[in-house]
Amino acid sequence: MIKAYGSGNSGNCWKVKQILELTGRPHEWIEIRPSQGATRTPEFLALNPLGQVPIAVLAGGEVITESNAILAHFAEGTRFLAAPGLARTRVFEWLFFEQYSHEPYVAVARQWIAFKGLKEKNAALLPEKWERGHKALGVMEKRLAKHPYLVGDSLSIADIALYAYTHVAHEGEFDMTPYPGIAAWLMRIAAEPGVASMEPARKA
Ligand SMILES: N[C@@H](CCC(=O)N[C@@H](CS)C(=O)NCC(=O)O)C(=O)O
Repeated sequence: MIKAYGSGNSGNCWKVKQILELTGRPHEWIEIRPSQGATRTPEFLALNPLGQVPIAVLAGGEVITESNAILAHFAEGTRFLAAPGLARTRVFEWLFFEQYSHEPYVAVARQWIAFKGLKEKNAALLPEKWERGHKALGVMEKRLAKHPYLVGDSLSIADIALYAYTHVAHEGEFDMTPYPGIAAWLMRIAAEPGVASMEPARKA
């Protein structure tokens, strides 16, 4: 049985839960709270030396780290990831975009504001998070104003990866009114059979 370690209110972890559910893979979910030191124990560091969730442990004991690598692994051979070729490359473009140009701003602003209550401590750094986060949201809007999904005309792991933190961007005080295409896409993804919402952020 696959074991997935993650926090229910983390977008990166939500991605893993979603792909396991959407592809109908039996799994054991092990709730791990980094804020409680659970990713710093010797046992957890033996699984992921970076001390981060999510991770997936396959039935044979192999560990997969990095949420988007886990998405790609479990989406292989399913309708959520195109066969090798340009369509798959388009999916990977969005996965790398998510990790480098979106998550470090949209997710971190949320973490500081809604999760850990660190808004005051990070007041000087937040404007850059908002500016760069809006730049990423603008790139998404450009695509989603004209297309129903990020790649092709059906749900893929590109949508799952970017839905994770975009649907809670308001918790990081991002004003989403300039993004009607994103708003329609968020509703479209939420209405997909098997897509669940994430646990609310909690002050850790
Ligand atoms: N690039 C990683 C980021 C994972 C990540 O940032 N995990 C956070 C929770 S969302 C974490 O475990 N933080 C604890 C820490 O870094 O000590 C991924 O996509 O899986």
